[in-house]
Amino acid sequence: MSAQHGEVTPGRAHEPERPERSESPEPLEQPGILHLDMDAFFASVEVRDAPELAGLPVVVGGDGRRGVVAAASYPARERGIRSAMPMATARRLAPDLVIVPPRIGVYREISAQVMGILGDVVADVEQISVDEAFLDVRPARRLFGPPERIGALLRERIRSELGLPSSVGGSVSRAVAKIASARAKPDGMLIVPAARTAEFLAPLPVSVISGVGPRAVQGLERLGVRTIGQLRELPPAALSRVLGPQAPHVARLADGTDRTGLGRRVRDRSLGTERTWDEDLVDPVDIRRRITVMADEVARQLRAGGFVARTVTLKLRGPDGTTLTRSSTLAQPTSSGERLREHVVALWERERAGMPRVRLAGVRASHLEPAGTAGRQAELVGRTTGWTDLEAAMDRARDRFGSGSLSRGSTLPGAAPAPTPPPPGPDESPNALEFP
Ligand code: DCP
Ligand code: MG
Repeated sequence: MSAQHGEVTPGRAHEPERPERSESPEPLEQPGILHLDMDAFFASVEVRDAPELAGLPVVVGGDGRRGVVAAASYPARERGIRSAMPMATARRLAPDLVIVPPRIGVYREISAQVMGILGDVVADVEQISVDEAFLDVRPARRLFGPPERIGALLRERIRSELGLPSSVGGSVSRAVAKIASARAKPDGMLIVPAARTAEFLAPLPVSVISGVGPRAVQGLERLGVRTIGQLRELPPAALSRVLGPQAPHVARLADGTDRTGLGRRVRDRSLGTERTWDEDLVDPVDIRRRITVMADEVARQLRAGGFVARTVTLKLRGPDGTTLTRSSTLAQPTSSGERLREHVVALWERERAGMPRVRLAGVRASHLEPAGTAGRQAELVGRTTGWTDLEAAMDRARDRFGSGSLSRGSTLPGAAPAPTPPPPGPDESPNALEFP
């Protein structure tokens, strides 16, 4: 393992060398994997819905004789209360404990909302439990900026739209991103620079590595190994004896050379945007203009992520909550705003009589594929020849000069503002932990 120390890939010629990082395989590589996990999820939802509970030791779970703690607020954790602990023990630790019965349906709904926010920003989301997901943020960088900004944007949207705290970890590796999010909790963010991965892990106990269970921890302890830094010094044969087939992966992890990304259970890719208005929209010209803006925005996200979409969906909700979703399958997958717009406007024309007042509208592109040669050629033979090239050029100009610099005719001043998050602000992330 430590033999790999000497394998140095120098930085590209035009980028400054950072000699103190020279032990890294790729000194300038950006972390591409984020892990987002809600803080004290069930308990935070209950505190959100009963603000007088803020700051109190709150647990969600059954309070019968055999009840257990499902979730514990951070004030409860300060008293030593943990998930899966018998409720009787929790009561002993905190006589003023507030016990709230679970509302599973509510948590499930909020979970879907969280995943919806993640899916709006990042195409590749791998949900791994009710309150956590891995994200491959590499394709989203062009549109939203570096991983710190994407993480901050997601945390901010979850905070402002759902009123809940979450934490984010980032790394070049899925496993390290998850370790980092746990270190960032509660309500924080920790992005580990690629070149400092081994350094970040070194002082941590081996038990933080998922897959290193209690038996492996004992086995390692017998060899005098408690931290990941110590594990790194073990000869590979000794590590294999304790960890079996897991050993090579754990060794790469400890070395900072693991690059495992999202699993194969990547959700059916889709991305989209939606917006709710305080007052009903009734003017057909106005409605058409707003969904056009959304179609353009979705197309831009597609292009930024390097995708084309086969299906576009329009969602409309009236003032009484009636919701209507209509999809259109495209003859050829596209990332052209013009094409998406034609389809969503056609869908709206068909449905507008039944939905004269609009409170919420959304446009979503799904059945995404990488924008490969096939998609491009199809685009070139279609009657919208040139649109994607023109639109890609507009994307580049927007990136250089700001999002207000270019608009299509139908969205010039006086039209609706773009229903998207504001462009990333200065390079800052509130609550971000500094590493070290
Ligand atoms: N959960 C449960 N029983 C457990 C563990 C968890 O019912 N033994 C539920 C309640 C949690 C939710 O799953 O709120 C998410 O689990 P996490 O492990 O992510 O824990 P929390 O979100 O509660 O806390 P943390 O801030 O550590 O993520
Ligand atoms: Mg959680």
